[in-house]
Amino acid sequence: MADPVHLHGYRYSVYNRVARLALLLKKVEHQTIEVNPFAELSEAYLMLHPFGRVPVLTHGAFKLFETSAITRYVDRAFKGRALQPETAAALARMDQVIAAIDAYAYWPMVRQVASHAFFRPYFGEQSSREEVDAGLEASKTVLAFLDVVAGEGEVLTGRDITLADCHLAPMMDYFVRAEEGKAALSPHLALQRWWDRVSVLDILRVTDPFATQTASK
Ligand SMILES: N[C@@H](CCC(=O)N[C@@H](CS)C(=O)NCC(=O)O)C(=O)O
Repeated sequence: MADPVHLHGYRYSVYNRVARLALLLKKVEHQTIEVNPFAELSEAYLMLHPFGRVPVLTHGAFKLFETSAITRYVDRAFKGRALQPETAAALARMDQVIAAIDAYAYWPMVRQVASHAFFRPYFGEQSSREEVDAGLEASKTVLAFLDVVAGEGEVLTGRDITLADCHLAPMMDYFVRAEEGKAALSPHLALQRWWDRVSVLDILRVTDPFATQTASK
């Protein structure tokens, strides 16, 4: 029998969704275990992730945190369609996109714009206009970079899905739920075209935390 695969994550977490997209694209049978990283975490969970974040993947006795390591592991460890390009240039571009998203997109696009213009108002929590504005300003450079990449045609084509698409899609999904985010994306024509293709994929629909339930935290 194959070793069981478990993904410990929070349903609203973009990083958890990145890992789920890779698992679904590879058609890896897995169970999800709900962990809210913003609540108090058990000692057992902190043994899995000493930094107290999500997600964590376990595959039998093997334990792994850090999303970009998880998705690469999933791609390499399981059969199914390859989620990483073959040429050195395209692979490097994919790696660059993932690193740039972590360093320059997650905080402004998700934790500032999406959190304060969409997520917090949705849950009736206090939000800050200053955070939204600062996030929009800080998102400009990374959106421009991602637009160039989408136009180049190596990755972020929206057709041959790679780990770069998996990494960006959950963040873009939250970003454009804010009207301000949608407006910030639209002048970036190649990136918008990428999003138009990716946003309608089944894997996005089935992992949408707001689609299947009346959301509660
Ligand atoms: N570098 C980590 C980042 C993971 C991360 O920041 N996850 C967020 C949820 S999307 C989290 O756990 N946040 C909890 C916190 O900030 O305390 C990775 O790539 O897995």
